[in-house]
Amino acid sequence: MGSCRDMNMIACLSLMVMVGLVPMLMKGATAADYAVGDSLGWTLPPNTSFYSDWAASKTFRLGDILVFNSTGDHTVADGTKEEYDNCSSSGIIFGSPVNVNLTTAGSHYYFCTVGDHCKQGQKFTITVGSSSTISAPPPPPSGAHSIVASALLGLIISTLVICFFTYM
Ligand SMILES: [Cu+2]
Repeated sequence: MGSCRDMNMIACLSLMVMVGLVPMLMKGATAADYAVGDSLGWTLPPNTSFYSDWAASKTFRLGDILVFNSTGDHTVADGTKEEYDNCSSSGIIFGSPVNVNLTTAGSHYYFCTVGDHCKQGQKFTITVGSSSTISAPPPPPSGAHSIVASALLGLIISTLVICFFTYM
């Protein structure tokens, strides 16, 4: 029957998919751009925890860039914790859209200073990892590589075994 040929074809296709995955996994180790709020952009959120939830789902490192996309009247204040809690800034304010480079480690507080936008939840805080996390190779990508490698090896071995028994 043609089952061995089919299995080889599946193995070949899987190999191509995995080869394509490796550069994507390696890209995770370099500086990243984060569109704040993803497709919503930087605007009035649907609920007060929207931007906090967004920020909590990400890991920020030195060299990463926050991309604030907005079409309406919004600002980006880079303030202290107290300013963030009170929704009032005396510090650095950018007009949005703006790209903010994460050049210092530690906590950062961002909010909009227009109207009551901040009180409505247009605010979030992030913690940027120290420089040691960027100089040392981050463990998740290398772990993912070995998973891919063992999956690939397993696939090749099982294909050979299946082909062997198909012929016997
Ligand atoms: Cu705003």
